[in-house]
Amino acid sequence: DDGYRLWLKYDLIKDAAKRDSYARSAQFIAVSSNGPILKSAAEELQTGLQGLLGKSVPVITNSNGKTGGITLSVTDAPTADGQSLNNEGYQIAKRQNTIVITSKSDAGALYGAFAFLRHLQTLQSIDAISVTSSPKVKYRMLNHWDNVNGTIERGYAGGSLWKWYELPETIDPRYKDYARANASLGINGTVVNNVNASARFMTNEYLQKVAALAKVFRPYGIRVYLSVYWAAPKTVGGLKTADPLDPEVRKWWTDKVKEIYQAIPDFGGLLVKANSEGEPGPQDYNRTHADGANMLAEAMKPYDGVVIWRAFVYKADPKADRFKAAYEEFTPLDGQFNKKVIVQVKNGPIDFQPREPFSPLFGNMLQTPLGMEFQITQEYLGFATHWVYEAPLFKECLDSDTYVKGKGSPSGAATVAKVVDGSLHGYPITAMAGVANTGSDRNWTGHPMAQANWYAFGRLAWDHTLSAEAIANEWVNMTLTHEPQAVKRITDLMLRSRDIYVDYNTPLGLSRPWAGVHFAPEPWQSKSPRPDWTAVYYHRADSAGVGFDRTATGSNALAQYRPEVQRQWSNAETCPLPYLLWFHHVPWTKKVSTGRTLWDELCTRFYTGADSVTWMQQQWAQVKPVVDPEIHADVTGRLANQHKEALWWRDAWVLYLQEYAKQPIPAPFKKPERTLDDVKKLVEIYQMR
Ligand code: BDP
Repeated sequence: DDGYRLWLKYDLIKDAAKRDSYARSAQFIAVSSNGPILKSAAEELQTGLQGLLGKSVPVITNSNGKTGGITLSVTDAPTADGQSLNNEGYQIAKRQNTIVITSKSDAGALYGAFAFLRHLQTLQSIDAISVTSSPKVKYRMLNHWDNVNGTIERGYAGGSLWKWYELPETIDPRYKDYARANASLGINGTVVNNVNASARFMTNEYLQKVAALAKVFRPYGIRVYLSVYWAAPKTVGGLKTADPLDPEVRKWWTDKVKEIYQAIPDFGGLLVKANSEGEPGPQDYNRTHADGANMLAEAMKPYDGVVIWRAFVYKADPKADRFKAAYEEFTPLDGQFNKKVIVQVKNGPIDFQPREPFSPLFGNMLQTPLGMEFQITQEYLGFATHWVYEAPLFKECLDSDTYVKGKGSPSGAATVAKVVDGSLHGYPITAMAGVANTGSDRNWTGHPMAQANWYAFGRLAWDHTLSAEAIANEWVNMTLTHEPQAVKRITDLMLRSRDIYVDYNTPLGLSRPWAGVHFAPEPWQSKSPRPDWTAVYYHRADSAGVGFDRTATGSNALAQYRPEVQRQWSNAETCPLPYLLWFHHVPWTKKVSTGRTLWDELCTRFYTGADSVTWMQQQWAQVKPVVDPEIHADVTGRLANQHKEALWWRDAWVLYLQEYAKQPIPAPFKKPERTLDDVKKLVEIYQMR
């Protein structure tokens, strides 16, 4: 198994009795109309049933009262049991010996078809099947950081899936499989190009290429979006300015958007990274993010599309705390955005670190729809050699309580998820985006287990109330094995993997120990064009202790949170350990809540974290008999690599911090055999060209 089929394997169900029982309810697929999306739904059911049951199931237009099959019913009528569905939701129920998949739209039928197949793939009984599900968020999308030249910014699974030089004439069959995989999760949008965008995507030549992709994705309910290079009116439009209030610039965008919709009538919208990390933006003309976003929204007015404006901004100010930047720039603009605008916020205040507190913007933009941006690709999570299941990271943020409803509101009433899904502030439009981890590698994601992160993102974008465990269990059953012991073992391994990574990488709230390469440990790195691009800026290790004081005695970033949140984190004695050094500069010899000194606790984390990779290897070895040999061998190799690199992380950190802490490595841990210079050299070699 080369992993190409992802979780849509549809291998024959081994248990013949189970197969027969499913087959009795799957004698036909009835679809009354043949719209393209319904056609995809029927085709997928047919493919899935053929594989799972080993028999070909006919697609018919009318069941004529026959029972024993599957009917896709798209209707405006209320569901039989009165449960409400939104436009893309579905209900699966058994009625008079027929499985009826009811929805209001063709897309709902497609999602219902995939959900039904998932039921079979996870070997659940369908005798009394009754599932009602509607997506909680409207725009569920992948963001591809793919470039014109076929490279992917922060991609670790080969090159781009999009073959720009072949498009629009040549259509890689893989585009359809990409769409199927996304549709199976309910993902309904894809931004095909990098946020550090090339203006080329605004040329007619490239719009035709994008239109060809859109044509493949359309029957799967997926709309395409484009990232925008702010200065495009200058670079490709020949204008002298990109000032959003300049009439010529406004006209240029209005015409451009019209041209886009001519090529792609169901175009989803524009994603913008502006005045961030050197990208141009409206501030170059003394205009605000709102001026910029609203200008584009005006251009989009005649069409059913949105403007997604990223809040990932921070200025090169040596005195500033980068943590506070997005909040400071965006909260004053609350209420000023056009109603077609969504502000897309990264889950944490810094930048996709292995563990961050939730961004304080969530809970403080009551009048502006805030979309969530997660990073699926493992830029800071060990690229494609470390096995990190990300659902716990996503959930940790989504389930965090912002306390935006104020004092006395029951706990859990104002979680980040409820901000994002619009239920808290009544946002009219809602969005969740994941920076994709897909690439041209045969198995799509490089690390075979990273497929689970794509899967988990999609499932959570649909329904953020699902648990990380339930999603892992589902994915393992669909992708790797049904053997109960192994399912449990792999699920446990997945659930612990992120904490293990954090333990050897950035325990107790240490953050951003990297320089240019976001892979290798460089906590000592102190030279860069900007202070906030050094590592020492973030951990602030000195002879007194380590950590970033963000309380009132420090940068006071904590003041950006509601008082209830501040109370949890502002006292170093009671601040939960995972966030301790995010908010406090803690003395080396200070006792933390485990009873150890800070230094001892840090060492314990680095050592047990790295040792736990051995545990992962052992667990994985145990499942060998029931997992495909090719996939098993691949992951075995990567785990060996991960162990080596975890030791590298451990040694780099403890040897570096020891220079300040001046403490011995606590027993029972053995002092690293190599020196700090040795580990520094490893990084130099890593960075050599
Ligand atoms: C950072 C990445 C950089 C992205 C940036 C962003 O290192 O490549 O362009 O995020 O999100 O984490 O814009």
